[in-house]
Amino acid sequence: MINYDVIEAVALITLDRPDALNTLNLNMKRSLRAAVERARDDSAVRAVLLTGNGRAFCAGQDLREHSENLARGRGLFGTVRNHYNPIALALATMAKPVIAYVNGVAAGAGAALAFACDLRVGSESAKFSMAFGAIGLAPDSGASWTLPRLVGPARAREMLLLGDEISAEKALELGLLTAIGSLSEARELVVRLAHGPTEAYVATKRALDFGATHTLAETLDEEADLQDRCVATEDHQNAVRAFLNKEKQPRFHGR
Ligand code: T3D
Repeated sequence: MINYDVIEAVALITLDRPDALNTLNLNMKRSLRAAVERARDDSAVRAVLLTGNGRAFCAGQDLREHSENLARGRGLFGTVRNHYNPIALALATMAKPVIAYVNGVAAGAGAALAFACDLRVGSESAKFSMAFGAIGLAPDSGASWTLPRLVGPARAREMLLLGDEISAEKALELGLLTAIGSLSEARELVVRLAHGPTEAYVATKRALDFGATHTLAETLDEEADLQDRCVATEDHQNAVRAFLNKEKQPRFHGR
């Protein structure tokens, strides 16, 4: 249901339930959480690529399973708190870069998981559907937090209230997608990040997250602390030495 491979320091996590549009049933959610946490905790992994097998990235909650739960009186509350929230948080707070390759439709919580990643690359057939309202639900999996930060509050409101599908081209225009391309192009981008200055990326992500909720003065202090840590890295010191000696930039080792 979830495939997990590590190649060239990239953890490739693939939602693999193509006949069901990679919808998230209980097993999928448990395995996806385990895979994301494994990538997070593995120091050999320096970047993560999340994608789906088949024609969908992820159509969100498996509504067949959901309907069975509703019929049994096991409704809404547990699923979001116990399953979606930890996955969204693990993706959004991952210290290393996380890229979603949106290979097809991303709906509901499926779209929200893509929004929790650092960057999104889409196929020509990628589309985003904020499907929550159409079935009488509000956004979850962090969409009400991530989407306004990605496209601005007015666009996020429009997308979440109207629920109209956003095509790959429109998503590119809105900045939801970094590029439209193939899976191998997305992999090239992730490998580039996996071979980059990992500690500097950790600090960059930390600074962006910190700056989103703190004052300029506080953020300046935080940046100074983070820069001290970057200055101490072997990657920084080797890169400066190579630059000044007019040598080819050395490989970054992530330390
Ligand atoms: O506590 C909780 O669990 C709440 C948590 C909620 C989190 C959420 O994610 S809420 C949002 C859930 N997702 C949706 O509402 C999406 C529903 N699906 C669609 O809107 C469309 O199917 C898509 C836009 C995703 C794709 O459209 P299209 O035209 O490409 O395909 P289709 O023909 O609509 O669907 C193909 C099949 O997949 C179809 O089944 P069939 O007729 O071939 O047997 C369809 O029913 C099934 N399918 C699609 N999405 C889901 C699904 N089956 C179960 N759950 C789905 N989410």
